[in-house]
Amino acid sequence: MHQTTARTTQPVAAGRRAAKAGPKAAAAAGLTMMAALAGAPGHATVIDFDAPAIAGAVAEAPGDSFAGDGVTFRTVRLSGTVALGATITLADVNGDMRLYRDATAISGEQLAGPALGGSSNDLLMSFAAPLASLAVTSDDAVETANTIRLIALAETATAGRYRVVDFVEALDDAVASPANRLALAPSENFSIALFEIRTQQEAFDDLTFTFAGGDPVVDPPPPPPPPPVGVAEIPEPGGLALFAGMLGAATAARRMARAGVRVKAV
Ligand SMILES: [Ca+2]
Ligand SMILES: [Ca+2]
Ligand SMILES: [Ca+2]
Repeated sequence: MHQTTARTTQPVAAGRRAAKAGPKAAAAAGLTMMAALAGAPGHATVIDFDAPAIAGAVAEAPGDSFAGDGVTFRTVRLSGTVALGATITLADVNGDMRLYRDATAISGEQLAGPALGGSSNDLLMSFAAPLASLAVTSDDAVETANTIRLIALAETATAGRYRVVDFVEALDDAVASPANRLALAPSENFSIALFEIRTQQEAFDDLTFTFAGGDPVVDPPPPPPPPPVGVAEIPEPGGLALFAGMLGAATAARRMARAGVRVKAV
């Protein structure tokens, strides 16, 4: 559990850089990363949220602060029943996430969660390429047990509606592995996931994901173009040698005739 009264509007340094660069630059960076990573089957990425360092105990950060690692975040609110194959609704809250700096971190001193806080706000993760697996570790806070979930989603034809591909749930008071770890590896690849906090504010650390990858499609070489109409085909090398041999014999015969040498007929 994290207290939520210390909200600050100070963006982190990386957030300022991303905002200055603009969404097109962030999108271009994401696409570059997608191109680099999508073709690397089994490539695992771990985001420990320890950089950029925040000055205080908590800071809101733009959701594209980690776009260069292949994932963007948005704070949303879930409604509907989470069940395999069911459809849920995600209402957009804002385009931010939150970084914490305290002793509940799993690695280093920082960890992440949804922006805002104090209610059941959830963190949507959109990945630059389809995933084969995804895992997070919940914070090390000593608290009463509440359910948290990690949900793999697929978009539907209706904006804001998502199909539940797979999900795992745990209790947020767990402070040791494997009880504090939420991990997914469904048979269906997915590129959207949700960290659902059903009651109080919760954070997580060490976001780990593996791109599904796959061999790149390689087009076969195109067939050679046909010769232009009216242009004779160029003889094959074998034909050229035969033609050169015949030409050489005729030339030699002419030279011998000019020199008065009789050529005996055979
Ligand atoms: Ca960390
Ligand atoms: Ca926890
Ligand atoms: Ca709790």
